[in-house]
Order: sequence, then structure tokens, then C-alpha cells
Amino acid sequence: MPVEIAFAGRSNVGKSSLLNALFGRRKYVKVSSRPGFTQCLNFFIVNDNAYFVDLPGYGYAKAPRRVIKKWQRLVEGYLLKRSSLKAVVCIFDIRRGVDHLDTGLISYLQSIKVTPLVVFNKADKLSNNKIRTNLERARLLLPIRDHEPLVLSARTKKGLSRFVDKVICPLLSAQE
Ligand SMILES: Nc1nc2c(ncn2[C@@H]2O[C@H](COP(=O)(O)OP(=O)(O)O)[C@@H](O)[C@H]2O)c(=O)[nH]1
Ligand SMILES: [Mg+2]
Repeated sequence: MPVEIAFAGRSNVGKSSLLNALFGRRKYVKVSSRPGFTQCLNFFIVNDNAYFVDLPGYGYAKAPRRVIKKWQRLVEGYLLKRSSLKAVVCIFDIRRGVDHLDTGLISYLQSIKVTPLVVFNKADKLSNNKIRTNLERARLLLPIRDHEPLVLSARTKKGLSRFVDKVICPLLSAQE
């Protein structure tokens, strides 16, 4: 059975950009101009045995209530029933840190026995000092103990090969 790795995060966090960076393509995945309104799951074929799944972004303030409800039904339905799902890469913005929606996502995944793997994007926007401070603060709020979050930039690709080596490759090879 093929394995799947899903990508989740707030709208505009750079989820599509990270998928493009992983595939080494510029516009394989649409980088959004209208955040918060993508209401479908996008599947990307990695190889014969693996898919990446781009989940619609959450937390867009202007999204109407019925859109949020639809998002919940769609995403929860997928997360709860997908037996080929290996893990969910949770992408956060290193400038913003994490809030209750982000920690809520992590706790929800843990409660349904799906592994969350945390990645901070947009590292190119901050100095190394600021990255360290923000990471330490976020670390205290995140309910994860089994792995250290990675910091990367989908734009400059800094940290991308480490992410592939530490996160993606082990998940894809786990099934063999
Ligand atoms: N500076 C910077 N901008 C980024 C990075 N990743 C994404 N962006 C920008 O953030 C915006 C949202 O990106 P997108 O990939 O559509 O986010 P998504 O809504 O999470 O899929 C776009 O303007 C991207 O160019 C990054 O690593 N650094
Ligand atoms: Mg997107």
C-alpha cells in the first residue's frame, strides 16, 4: 500500500512553496493569491509508493463560518480514516511562533494517533539570533517531546536537505 505524508498549516505559511521546493519546481503547486479558500485535498505523486497531500490551510480570519465547518469535515474525515497516512508535517511561520490553533492541531493529531512533525518556515526573514529566541519560545508551547522542530526556508531552500534527510526519507523508507 502506498504511504502518504500530509502537509498542514495556517494559510500563507508557505505550504505550497515548500512542496514546490521539495519537487524542485517553481509552480508545480499553486502559490495562493487568495489565502484561505482552497477547499480540497491535493495529492502529489512522489513515486510508485508515496504521495504528498497538501491539506487546505486553516486560520484565515476572513473565512466564513460555513467554510471553516467544511474545512473541518474534509480534513478530519481524511485524517481519521486514511490508513496510509504516515505523518503530518505541521508548518509554522518562524516569525509568528505558534498560537492556540497551531498547538490545537498538534494535540488533535496526537489524540487520533497521527504523528505530527513540526517545521518552521520563512527562516530567511529573521537573523539567526531571532530564530533561536523564537524557536525556544515556541518549543515551550508545543506539546511535542519526541523530536526537535526543524527550521527552514522554502524560498532560499536553507534547511531543505536536512528536512528531506531527517523527515521525508525516513518516512518514505519506513514501509520497505
Ligand atoms: N520570505 C519567504 N516567503 C515565503 C517562504 N515560503 C513561502 N513564502 C511566501 O509566502 C506566501 C504564501 O505562500 P504559499 O506557499 O502560497 O502558502 P500556503 O498558503 O501555506 O500554501 C507567498 O507569497 C510565498 O512566496 C519562505 O520560506 N520565505
Ligand atoms: Mg497553498
